[in-house]
Amino acid sequence: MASVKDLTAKEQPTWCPGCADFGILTVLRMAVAELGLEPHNTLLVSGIGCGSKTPHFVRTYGFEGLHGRILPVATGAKLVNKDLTVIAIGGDGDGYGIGGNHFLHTMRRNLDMTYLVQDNEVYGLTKGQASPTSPQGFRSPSTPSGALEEAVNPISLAIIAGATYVARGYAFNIPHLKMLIMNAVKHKGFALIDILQPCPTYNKANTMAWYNQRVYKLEDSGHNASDKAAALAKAEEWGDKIPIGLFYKAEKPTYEDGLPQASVPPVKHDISSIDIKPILARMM
Ligand SMILES: Cc1ncc(C[n+]2csc(CCOP(=O)(O)OP(=O)(O)O)c2C)c(N)n1
Ligand code: SF4
Repeated sequence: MASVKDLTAKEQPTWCPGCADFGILTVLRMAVAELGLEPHNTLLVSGIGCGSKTPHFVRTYGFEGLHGRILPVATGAKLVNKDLTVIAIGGDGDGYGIGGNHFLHTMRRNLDMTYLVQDNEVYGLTKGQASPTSPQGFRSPSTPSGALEEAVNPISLAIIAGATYVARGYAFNIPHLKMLIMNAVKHKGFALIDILQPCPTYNKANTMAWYNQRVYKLEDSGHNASDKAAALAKAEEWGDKIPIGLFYKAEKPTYEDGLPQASVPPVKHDISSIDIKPILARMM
């Protein structure tokens, strides 16, 4: 079993001092270690952004793809090897903006994977433009007079689109976030954790102090995560009080289990009798 130390890569992050990505990275390593996941059977998939650098710093398999294309890559990996633990990770711009279409369709398929969104409500890597979760009125280089549109609500979107584990974490509540990640990985189906993540450099509104005054745990409020209507009602709560925890959970068949090749995933097919030389020759 890999320890947190075993999972710590030599390469060090270059995130800004105080960036909550450090906390999420630490929690992710702790969750992978405590779950006893084998590094060679675990894949982290990311896109482009500050948070998307995370797979560089965890010694499992990792794939940093194109901006917004985290979920198609994660889907492909899961379909060829359904025994792989697939954890997708990236920013709110990556997942809910340019990757928004993939977000919807991956959730309705209910693939068995975990998607962690480092939601800092801003485009960090490209220097602070408004993102899909920036609040209406958010002033940024791309919205100097304030964002005109309403913010995306990833929690209600995920519940409606068919995700079967929908949660919100907070980067500075490490034990709680670790518990959410561990339960998400153990859940059989598509799990989204939207992680509230201050960006001290470009988001001066949603700071650690701002969140600390507002976040409370859903599990302390008697919320029933199997009640979809109650989950949708809780998803609307945002302001003086912000719920974190598990909003919704359901059991449904996964996409990969319905495929004809479900019993033997493609990566485990015996191809030793196939002569691949003519195929390669055609490609040369
Ligand atoms: C197709 C494409 N469009 C735009 C970009 C430029 N770009 C890189 S990261 C990024 C936004 C990152 O924001 P987010 O996903 O929220 O992550 P963060 O940096 O805040 O962690 C953008 C617009 C790109 N790399 N590729
Ligand atoms: S710009 Fe924001 S999200 Fe990016 S490293 Fe700096 S603090 Fe973190």
